[in-house]
Amino acid sequence: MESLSRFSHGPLLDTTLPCSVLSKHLRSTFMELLIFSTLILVTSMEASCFVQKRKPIIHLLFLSCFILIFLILKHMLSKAPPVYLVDFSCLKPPSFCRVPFSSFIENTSMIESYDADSISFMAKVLTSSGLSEETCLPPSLHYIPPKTHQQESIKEAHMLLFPPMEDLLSKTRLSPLDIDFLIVNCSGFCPSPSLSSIIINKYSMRSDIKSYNLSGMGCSASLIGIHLAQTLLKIHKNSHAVVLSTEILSAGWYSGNERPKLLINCLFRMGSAAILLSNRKEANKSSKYRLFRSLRTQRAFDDKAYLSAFREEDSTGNLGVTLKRDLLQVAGETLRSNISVLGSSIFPFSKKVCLAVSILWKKLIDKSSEVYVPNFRSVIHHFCLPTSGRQVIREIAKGLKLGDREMEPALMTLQRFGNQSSSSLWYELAYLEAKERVKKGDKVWQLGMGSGPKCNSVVWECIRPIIGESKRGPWADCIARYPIVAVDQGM
Ligand SMILES: *[C@@H]1O[C@H](CO)[C@@H](O)[C@H](O)[C@H]1NC(C)=O
Ligand SMILES: *[C@@H]1O[C@H](CO)[C@@H](O)[C@H](O)[C@H]1NC(C)=O
Ligand SMILES: *[C@@H]1O[C@H](CO)[C@@H](O)[C@H](O)[C@H]1NC(C)=O
Ligand SMILES: *[C@@H]1O[C@H](CO)[C@@H](O)[C@H](O)[C@H]1NC(C)=O
Ligand SMILES: *[C@@H]1O[C@H](CO)[C@@H](O)[C@H](O)[C@H]1NC(C)=O
Ligand SMILES: CC(=O)N[C@H]1CO[C@H](CO)[C@@H](O)[C@@H]1O
Repeated sequence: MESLSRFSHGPLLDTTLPCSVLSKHLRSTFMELLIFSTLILVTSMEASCFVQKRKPIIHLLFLSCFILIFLILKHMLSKAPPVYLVDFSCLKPPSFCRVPFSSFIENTSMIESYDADSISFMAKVLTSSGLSEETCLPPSLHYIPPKTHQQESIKEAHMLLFPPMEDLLSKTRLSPLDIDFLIVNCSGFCPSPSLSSIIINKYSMRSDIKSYNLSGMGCSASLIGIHLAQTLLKIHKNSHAVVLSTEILSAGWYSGNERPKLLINCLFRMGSAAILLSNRKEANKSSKYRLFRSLRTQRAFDDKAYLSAFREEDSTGNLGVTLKRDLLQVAGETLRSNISVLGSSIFPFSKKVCLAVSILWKKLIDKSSEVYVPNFRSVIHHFCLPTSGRQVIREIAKGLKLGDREMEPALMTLQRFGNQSSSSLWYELAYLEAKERVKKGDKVWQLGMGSGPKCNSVVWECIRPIIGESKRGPWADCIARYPIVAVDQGM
């Protein structure tokens, strides 16, 4: 476990980042500046010509210049129609699926495939992980030994995907026939017919619905789904897209004795979320959020990173996901480099200029100088961090210079629901809403990190007051108890 807390964090901004990547994001800012200054120049020259009473042909020349620049400017500043997050629903796992520690340990010690060392290892991970005794595992994993057949996994998929989907449809008064795109996100389970076909079959959706099933993409998947939906909505006007995000745990259960693979059994818990995105005009009245920015980055080109979380057979042929010691260091590197890119795209103009100047300064003049780090808290009001363990959340928050309040949604989600893979970030957003912290105009940053490794960010801007969420949603019966300050011990 100590390996998990060795999360390296250096300077927040990775200045070794290829200049091209950063400059791409800063270039548009400078283009805007350039065009504005040309515009001012042309206007003032025209004014001076007017004062000096030059020939009309010169006026005409200036006027056409003026119109041309105005058109370029208008074209550059016109953006694609906004994408709205109308609403989302998270599954409230049924209480009969609860996993008290004692029962988990007792049941696993009755499974023949585990030796005594593995049992005590799992017991240790469980008690130090930051999970409470209220987290849930699907029914198939309550059997001794757990049932991990295809049939069970499909039953689990029904149990996970239908309730949030139904809740979403009733909340938004949407008919299944109105959905134009369906994206189902689940990393570990890939049945045929696909999960998206299961949904289409259940709700008898349209024959021309475009469906996508993403799999094997790890914990940051639901943000990949959002990004895919955003790309689709850019092209197709007047459409609704639904993203379903979950993890089927019975497909990922490990029954061997290799420790790096046993972690998965202890940390991952039930959860699923359904999200409705839209670019219809009327959506701007009813929606909760507008998509402000999304950013995806990858490190799979790097061998060490690529191998840091890997699904493979162990020496005795049991399939499981190995979480390597490098995982956290890799996550740190991925995060840092990508945050400088995100930073360069979300900060206001003045901060961007400071950032660019300080990076250039470091590159060209004084190599030892510190890079100016804008404070994320000045532009983003709420943070949904990855729920990968108590210590990791702390380290990520430290790297981003965030405080206890910013870590709270991640810590409390981990405590109440466990690591739910890609859907965790939606439980965190639901937590913020249940606490009525998100106000109109606030920006929320969802940061997903997962195997691959990938680091995906989505920034939402709240566009209407959100009230009454404490009475529905996954936190309905327990929000008053939170935040709980847990006794701190290890990860
Ligand atoms: C342990 O096994 C019993 C009997 O099968 C079952 O009722 C219970 O839900 C199991 N608990 C866990 C946490 O798996
Ligand atoms: C689906 O889920 C997997 C794993 O949870 C994730 O890696 C993938 O990115 C997700 N895809 C989408 C579209 O959300
Ligand atoms: C919704 O869009 C209309 C037309 O584009 C605009 O006038 C209105 O202000 C928008 N409403 C909100 C709440 O953004
Ligand atoms: C994200 O981080 C990786 C690792 O440093 C980097 O190579 C990649 O270019 C970054 N992504 C973007 C969009 O800059
Ligand atoms: C779940 O745990 C794994 C392993 O610690 C981690 O890589 C992943 O980011 C976590 N998932 C989420 C959604 O935080
Ligand atoms: C609707 C859809 O995209 N289905 C695909 C999901 O993935 C499976 C295999 O992974 C494909 O066979 C399906 O066509």
